[in-house]
Amino acid sequence: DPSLPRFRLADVRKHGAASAQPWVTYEDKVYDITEWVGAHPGGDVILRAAGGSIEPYWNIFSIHKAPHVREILDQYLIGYIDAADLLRREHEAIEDPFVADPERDARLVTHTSRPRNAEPPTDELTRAFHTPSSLFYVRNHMWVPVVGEGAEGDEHAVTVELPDGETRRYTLGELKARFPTHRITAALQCSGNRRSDMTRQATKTNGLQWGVGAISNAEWEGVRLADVLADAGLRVADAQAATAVAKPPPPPDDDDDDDAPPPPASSLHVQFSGLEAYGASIPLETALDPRGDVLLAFGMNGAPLPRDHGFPLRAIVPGHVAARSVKWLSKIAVADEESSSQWQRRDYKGFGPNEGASPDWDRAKAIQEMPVTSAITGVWVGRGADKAEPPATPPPPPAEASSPTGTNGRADAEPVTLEGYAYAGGGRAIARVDVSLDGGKSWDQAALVDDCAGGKCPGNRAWAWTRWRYSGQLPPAEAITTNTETDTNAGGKKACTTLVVKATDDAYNAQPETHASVYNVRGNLATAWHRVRLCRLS
Ligand code: MTE
Ligand code: MO
Repeated sequence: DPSLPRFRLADVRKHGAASAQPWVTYEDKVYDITEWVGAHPGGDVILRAAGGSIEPYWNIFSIHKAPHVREILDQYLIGYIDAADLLRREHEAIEDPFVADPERDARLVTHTSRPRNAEPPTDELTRAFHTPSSLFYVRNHMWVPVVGEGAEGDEHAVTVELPDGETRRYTLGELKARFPTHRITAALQCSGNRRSDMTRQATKTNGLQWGVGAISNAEWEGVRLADVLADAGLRVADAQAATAVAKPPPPPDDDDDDDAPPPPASSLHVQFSGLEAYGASIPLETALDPRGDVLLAFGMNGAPLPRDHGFPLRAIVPGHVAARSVKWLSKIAVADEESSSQWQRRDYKGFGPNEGASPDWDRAKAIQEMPVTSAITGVWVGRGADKAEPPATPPPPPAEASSPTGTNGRADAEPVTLEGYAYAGGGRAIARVDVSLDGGKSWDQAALVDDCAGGKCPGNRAWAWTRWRYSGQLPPAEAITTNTETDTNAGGKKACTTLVVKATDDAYNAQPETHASVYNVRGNLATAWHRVRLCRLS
């Protein structure tokens, strides 16, 4: 519309985040986003762009690069950038939203640095039962919000909103003072863990190509979400409706049948919002499960939460996909629908292998409890491999299935030691870990490491991962001739075999054999048998 006014960038800058009428630019257009701020799914994080261009943010959060988002923005068009400024603005830089991100441990394997996504190196992943906080995998969708350091964290407040719209605000200091503290040991796992396996063994998946390390295990300390909701005044009727799943409906001629029936259990949700606009939800039923151990956590491995992991306050929903354990928690709302965030509705779902590149997001259920999975994190070959302790210098990470390991020595009847983790969601314990050294033709069982012996793992259910260890003999070379390949580099022959692990939980859930059978375009829940190709010179 050429009749619309032209604005100088100096004018646009006056409409920054503090202004009553925030503006943004996109390409050569100027928009007044005052009306949009309240309706923006990511909350007022959009104000970061106010007074300047929204483009750099959309480059980071590429979900916006969709026609329907442009249509929303176009409703707010008020004019164009003055030609005198159009060229100059190409060089305009935004304040780097990641500038205040914390320093990270150099050993972490980084997939993206802005935002930061990183996993522990495979050979360190299961070295300790409690993953050191500095090595715990990091999954950030945006920058790390800045909250006052140390004790200032206690001034951080979280708002609790009930279905009737009532709100109650708690500072972290109040939460610590007023509610009993609970500790649990729980693994967190991203639904994208092992996605690169699915990509390799099935076909292309969209998302971060995690190895086996988008999972870590820690001790968490916090207050129970259920206690806080009760204190905030959540009505008992809501709570009953949420927990009385199996209760049969009252007989039709019941006396009080003119009372409105309580909402079904599945109809109420606890929506969590983080300071940087991330959000997700869990069913209220999950939050109120007296054995569910859902925490508002402020401690990790005996220290305050590190900034990357949600300082000063995060949700911990053990046994559930880590996407629900919202970091930098600022708001908790009990409502009659799931969080409207893209992470609840357009991400973290699973699909059938038939659904291809454009699955039906609305129809699929959000991932909550996690299925069973396992992985090999270390392989030692040769004499000494069966010693109780792994050698000081472990072989290269086995995630690269083709990387040769222990190429010294003869190929027949060599000792091999494997170690790794197994994990089942929903608090289900690991019942058994099966190992095959010949690609799944024959099986043996791994020893489960008794890390939780003597009550060392606080929590009502089995929320932690289970480390396992297995020592055996590699199949003699003759047995694996079908897998023998010519190694052109070494000029000799390589005897190769495929090491396999699969776990079974105490409900007898087991891992699928192939990724193809659970393929989905997002590469979520890549829980097929974990296979590591092992080659030796013969
Ligand atoms: N919470 C906020 N506020 N922002 C995020 O980006 N990422 C989620 C979840 N909570 C996220 C968040 C996802 S997808 C995962 S896997 C876990 O945090 C990762 O937690 P970690 O970084 O402590 O390992
Ligand atoms: Mo995740």
